[in-house]
Amino acid sequence: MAPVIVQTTPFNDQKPGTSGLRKKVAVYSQPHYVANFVQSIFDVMDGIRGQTVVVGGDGRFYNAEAIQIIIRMAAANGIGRLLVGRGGILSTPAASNVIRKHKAFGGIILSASHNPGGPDGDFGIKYNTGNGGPAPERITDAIHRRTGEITEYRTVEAPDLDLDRLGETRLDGMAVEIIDPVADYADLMESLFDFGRIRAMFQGGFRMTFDALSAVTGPYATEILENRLGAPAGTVLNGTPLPDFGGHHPDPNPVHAHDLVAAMTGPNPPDFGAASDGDGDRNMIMGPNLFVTPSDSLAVLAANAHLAPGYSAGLKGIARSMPTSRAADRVAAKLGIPGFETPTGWKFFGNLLDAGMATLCGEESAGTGSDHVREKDGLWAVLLWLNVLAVRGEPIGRIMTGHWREYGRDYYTRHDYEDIDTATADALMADLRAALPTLPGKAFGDTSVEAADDFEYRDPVDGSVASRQGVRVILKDGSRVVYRLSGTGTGGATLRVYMERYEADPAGQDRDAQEALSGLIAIADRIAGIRSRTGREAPSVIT
Ligand code: VG1
Ligand code: CO
Repeated sequence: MAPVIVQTTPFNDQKPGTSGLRKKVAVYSQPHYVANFVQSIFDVMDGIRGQTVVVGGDGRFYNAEAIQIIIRMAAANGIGRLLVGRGGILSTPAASNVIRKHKAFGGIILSASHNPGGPDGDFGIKYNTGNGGPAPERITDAIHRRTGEITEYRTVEAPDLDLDRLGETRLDGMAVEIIDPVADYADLMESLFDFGRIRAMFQGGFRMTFDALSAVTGPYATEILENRLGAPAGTVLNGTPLPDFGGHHPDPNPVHAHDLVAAMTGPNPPDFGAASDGDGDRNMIMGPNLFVTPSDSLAVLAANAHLAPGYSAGLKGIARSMPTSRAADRVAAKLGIPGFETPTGWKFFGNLLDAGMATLCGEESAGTGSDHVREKDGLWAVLLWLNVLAVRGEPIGRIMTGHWREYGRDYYTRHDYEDIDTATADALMADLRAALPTLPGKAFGDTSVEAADDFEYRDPVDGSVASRQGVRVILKDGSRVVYRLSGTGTGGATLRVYMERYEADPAGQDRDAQEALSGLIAIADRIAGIRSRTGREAPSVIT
């Protein structure tokens, strides 16, 4: 089987966004589209020849086709050993773990994560480096440059590989091993958390619901929660991964995880509820009639992580993305450890984790994780919560209230305006940026703007700089509004507006977040002219 060289021409739209290259399935299924991008990865990653590479995805529509293309190309490009999740499945955190555990050179993860799947939905490809984390911008930029120059790619002529049979085969000099996608990951979780204690809690009648949204976490959650921890069968809802996610929108938020919300707000709700997204790296946490904002979840987990065996030595530092609320900073201050503020996207946490500067990381978008892998990790967050609940023996509602009484509460909300006209969104952001120097001192009702800027991050490890990461407006009382455009969408633009206000007074800590933030929400609209410019009366999604 000699390698075949295929002539091709560049596509002009292969620029990775916040997390990989995400496009509609119709775009991805054009001839050569996957191949051009994958060859660009191989071309740019010097030293990948002869090495181990990991491939797997969230099982969405087009996963199976793309994997076969990548397997043939890997053989033709001289990859030494390819580790493939059985059935083409690997959750994002599980892929990160496999890369680390097997000391792979890197991995290719097939997913559009929280974006909808199916023939009319989205597909995506992301490259992760040997630390198990998403490639940093200097690499994604290089891959993008390469996609603009490519003239040929290499593949071999070979039939599709059977991905359902575990074990090793060879393809043109390359070893291909089909691995169990769940086992290594479940073992890692067992090494971090007190499974005995969590099992005893379930035996004592503790009830939970986990909604896998018919995406990749089903097999992981069933193995860990039901098989290893003894939660009753049926604890995992929508547990079979389906190519179209069974019509579910695989974004775990109160709007899309409606089965979970119904279970947690109906009569006799379980003690704990959780959901994950398409590729298993996000988590949504609920208690009976209670939604825990991801920002609060990060803060509570940081304050309690020492209760889990994997973190009993304490944390080295806590990192959060800029739009994430400052609740975690208060915990870091109290613990006397550093707190870091990074741009949106998990790739910015990699250096801090590798350098041992941070142990826990989190994003307001339902991403939480630690130095156990280099991706955010949905089930990990659920298990850390379970470990905390098992040790503290208190209902989750009381843990939340107790946290606010001790640290104060950061009321928080994110308003998303999805699928707005790109030109309108760009103009809104450009005008906001232009207005930055005039904002300080400007009055809004009985408050005024204290400071305003466009967030720029200088990586403390390698000194790289990421600018234009979101407009921040801070008011006199410390309240904050952040505006940025999404980098993961595939249709039009999505404007994200993040708002938060700190409440130190216990008497004011138990209000509804939308109501407690109504004044700030109105100011955010006045500063940017959201309603008048977009013509939208309300956000598409509120979290
Ligand atoms: C969104 C979130 C960001 C997250 C990213 C990938 O990006 O805001 O926090 O890291 O999705 O998550 P953006 O650019 O659309 O705001 V996942 O679970 O889709 O990989
Ligand atoms: Co995801």
